[in-house]
Amino acid sequence: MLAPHTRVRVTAPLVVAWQDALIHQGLSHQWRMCEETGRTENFRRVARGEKGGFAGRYYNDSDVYKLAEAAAYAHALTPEPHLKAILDEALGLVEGAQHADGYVGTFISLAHPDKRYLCLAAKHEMYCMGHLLEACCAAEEVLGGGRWQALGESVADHLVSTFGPGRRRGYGGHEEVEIGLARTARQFGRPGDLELSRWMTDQRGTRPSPFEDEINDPVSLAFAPTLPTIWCDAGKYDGSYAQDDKPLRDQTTAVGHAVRAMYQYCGAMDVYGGDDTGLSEALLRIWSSLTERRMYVTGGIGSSFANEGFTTDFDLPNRTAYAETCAGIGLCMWAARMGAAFGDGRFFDIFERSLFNGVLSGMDFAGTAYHYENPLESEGDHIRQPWFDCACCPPNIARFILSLGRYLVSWGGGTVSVDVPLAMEAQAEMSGVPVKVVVESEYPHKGSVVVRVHPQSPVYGTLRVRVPGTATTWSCPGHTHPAHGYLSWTKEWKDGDEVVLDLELRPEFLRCDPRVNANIGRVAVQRGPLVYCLEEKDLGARVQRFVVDESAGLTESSDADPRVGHRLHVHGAIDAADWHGPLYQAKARQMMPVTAALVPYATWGNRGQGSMQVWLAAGRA
Ligand code: FUB
Ligand code: ZN
Repeated sequence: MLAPHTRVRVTAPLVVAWQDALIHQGLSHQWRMCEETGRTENFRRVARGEKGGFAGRYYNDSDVYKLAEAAAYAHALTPEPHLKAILDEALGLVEGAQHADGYVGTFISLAHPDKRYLCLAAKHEMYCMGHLLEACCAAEEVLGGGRWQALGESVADHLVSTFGPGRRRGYGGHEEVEIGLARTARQFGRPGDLELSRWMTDQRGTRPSPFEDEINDPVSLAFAPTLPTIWCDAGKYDGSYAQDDKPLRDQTTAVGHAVRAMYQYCGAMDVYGGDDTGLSEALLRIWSSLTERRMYVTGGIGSSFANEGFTTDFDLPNRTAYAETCAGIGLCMWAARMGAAFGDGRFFDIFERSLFNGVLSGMDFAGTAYHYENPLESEGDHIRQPWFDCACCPPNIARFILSLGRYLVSWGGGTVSVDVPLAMEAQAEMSGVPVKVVVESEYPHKGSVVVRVHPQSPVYGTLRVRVPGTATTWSCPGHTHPAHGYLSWTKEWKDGDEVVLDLELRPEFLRCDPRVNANIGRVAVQRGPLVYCLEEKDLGARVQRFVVDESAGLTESSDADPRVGHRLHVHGAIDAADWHGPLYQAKARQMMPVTAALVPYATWGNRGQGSMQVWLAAGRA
């Protein structure tokens, strides 16, 4: 289970810098975007009883909900009036647009009041309400007062009374409501919500598929005429786009739309944890296949634009990588749940890979411009944008980064786990005794980690600290071998007791399985969990012309910006041959030696436009 947001404060400067950008600029900017694009006005129109006039895409409500959720986390960190104002306004908007039976959905209410739940596959009604449930949980946790809880409960009541055994057999075309229902179930003590979430998880992929029925129904099809294009294969219902091709327990690999897939796995973990053998086996199988064959070195997943998702094993093109920011966030969400359930540090290795690279690259330093796709190579034409018509990523990165503390430390029974050794303070519990846990570190930039505990009274239990798999080496007094990626100490803990761990974070060249065609003859550079890239700004030339000489090694220099931490320096050469005339010529190379600085991939594109590359051509200059 994830930690409650209000119990963990991340103090690591790298995280604080990104969070502050959102708190002081990003959230207001996003709220303004919601205003300017009609997202908030849609709610007001419903409240005024209007018909027609819906603005934007059918799932635009979800952006308002994700933003409210983000504002709640931000308010817990820095209770500034503009954050409370966003929350108050969002609450009023949603309450005003809610129907008497609990339903909320401005697209249907305004544009198609007669088509509620007519097309579950395509219209995202449950997806939006799932995000609303999450916003209600977050806001209630932070603000209290009961109004957000009442809103969440009325929406959940509506869903529970509409869907489920003996009621309508249906689930959302885009997973999310399963996560929302599991969250309201736990936070507000509503077992029925968990049952519905479980039922939806178990129903997906069984036959007959409710989505197939919709495709075969002329009325429903007329409402979403493009449905068959991506849900069918050679004219036959397939469903893999939304993980509806087979039950989760029978799945072997991540298929279809990447964000949907991640949210499916998260929902399943929220319901079952690691307690259902068949489900655990399936999720572990999918995990291996995804992380060993379908994931970028940056943690990006879903390489294809066509389905915003997965294609085939080892199909990981760099320049056209889709690697949606939301998909990377989804991978982090799933990884943390797997880590908590199975107690294995390897899940957090992937969490870190995705977080520190492909997720953080989704936002600029100011917090007001965003990447939707996160390619590993650019000609300088891929630029963060202030907003998108389909704006899922900006509020998703906001809610995720602002709630990062939930994912870094966990506790239960007599055990406290520091899963990601970022500097933080957590109000944890060990065997029912409140324990303040303080992590002092400069991770991921430096490797010295001190974990100090302050139990309210002496308590016997276990403290686990993960050794990141990307550390070159590590040392810890009295320990020679981590178990499942963790060092652990079981004893009676007293106020001020501490453990100390030293990680060596040496920069190194990485190679890729040669079945990934795009990376043959190339190397990437990593230091700890941070993957680096070369930017035109630092090379002074188009980066694709650079050839790195690995034998010259890597050196590092520190950088004052906590989001950068270190620059790395590589030697190599640029092919400086002047090129005129025919495309193909029998011409000698003119290799010009050069030392180039690399920066963390997450930070690319913050110093103007230019080419960028993660996988560098390797060879002798
Ligand atoms: O459909 C809702 C969200 O928008 C998805 O999660 C993203 O992939 C984008 O399609
Ligand atoms: Zn997105």
